[in-house]
Amino acid sequence: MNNEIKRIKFEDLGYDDFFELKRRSLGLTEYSIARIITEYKEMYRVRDVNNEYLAKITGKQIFNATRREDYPAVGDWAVITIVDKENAIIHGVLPRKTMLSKKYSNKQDIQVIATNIDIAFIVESVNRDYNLNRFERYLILANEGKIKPVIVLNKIDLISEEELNFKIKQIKERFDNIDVIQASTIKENGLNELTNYIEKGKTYCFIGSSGVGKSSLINKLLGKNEIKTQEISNSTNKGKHTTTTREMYFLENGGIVIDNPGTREVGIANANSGLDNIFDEITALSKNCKYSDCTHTHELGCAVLEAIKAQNLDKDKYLNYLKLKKEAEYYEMNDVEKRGKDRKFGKFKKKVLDQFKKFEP
Ligand SMILES: Nc1nc2c(ncn2[C@@H]2O[C@H](COP(=O)(O)OP(=O)(O)OP(=O)(O)O)[C@@H](O)[C@H]2O)c(=O)[nH]1
Ligand SMILES: [Mg+2]
Ligand SMILES: [Zn+2]
Repeated sequence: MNNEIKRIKFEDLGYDDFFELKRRSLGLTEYSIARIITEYKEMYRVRDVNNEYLAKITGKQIFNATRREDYPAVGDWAVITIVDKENAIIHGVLPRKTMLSKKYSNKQDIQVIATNIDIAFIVESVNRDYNLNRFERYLILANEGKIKPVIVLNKIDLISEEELNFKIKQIKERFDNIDVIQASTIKENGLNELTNYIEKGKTYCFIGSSGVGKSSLINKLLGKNEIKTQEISNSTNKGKHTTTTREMYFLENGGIVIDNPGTREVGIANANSGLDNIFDEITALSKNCKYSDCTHTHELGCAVLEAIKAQNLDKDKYLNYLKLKKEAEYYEMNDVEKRGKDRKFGKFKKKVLDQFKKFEP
């Protein structure tokens, strides 16, 4: 046969000591392992050093999956039995290094976006639907998942330099310690910068709304149009999702990237750690509040409210903080608590807004 097979190693798929130690300590060395590269309805595509297999979960999993998040997700290292050249059975997944997940507002379950990710590229396009508050939501998700976030501001070919500079300044003011890549797949801006983040054997995830150019960016990294992207004529059609499955791609330079369908809704799954990290300015201020359980909405001696009054804290950032905090608390409640809270939330919002009227010049 003339077909030369490129030899790959498990390391090339992102495997390392972390997973090997887990595998050994769980006594799973007699099983094969493979990485989950695509997720279909109740089916997966997995890859090992020799092949790709279509894989199903067995009824009897090694680890009992009870919650949605316990099930295999793209990025996981699956413990498998190979059936034949094309099929495998998944018995379970090895413990995860990192997990990117979100909540739906109307469901209890969290949805796993991808696992074992090193960097999440948060893509937003500069033209329509641009929204700083949305960045904040994604940044919190990344933080909760212990994943480094990098902002990719795409389609910069569509705005003037002045407008771009203004947007960059806004982002820098709001998120002072997050890297921002200015990109255009049309003018090929930012692609080298993007490539500079990508290392062999590390895994990257592209997230953001539909139509912002996630698949287009990955195609550029692949150096060919492997992934279907939205037709130009459709690019104003907001409802259309071009990418419908999460899928992993392997770059020439050894990097591993995951493309995602556009996110409709970015619910915050966990109240505290992620929020406090992204709103570190507010967290720091709150240490000086008079009351340790200060809600920063009406209390006397609240350092956060004082900072806003003195114009040392951005009011939009503060309002988004309150909104996300409420949202996160809401997710953590059970249904009975929620019903009561729904009634109270209207009142709460009014109270906060009334409070603000006092600050208006
Ligand atoms: N002007 C301009 N258009 C771009 C750029 N990048 C992508 N596009 C266009 O934007 C549209 C959407 O791109 P996609 O890559 O399909 O977007 P996506 O984020 O993968 O969308 P979903 O798969 O639906 O989540 C396509 O028509 C692309 O050609 C860019 O830098 N500039
Ligand atoms: Mg896409
Ligand atoms: Zn306070």
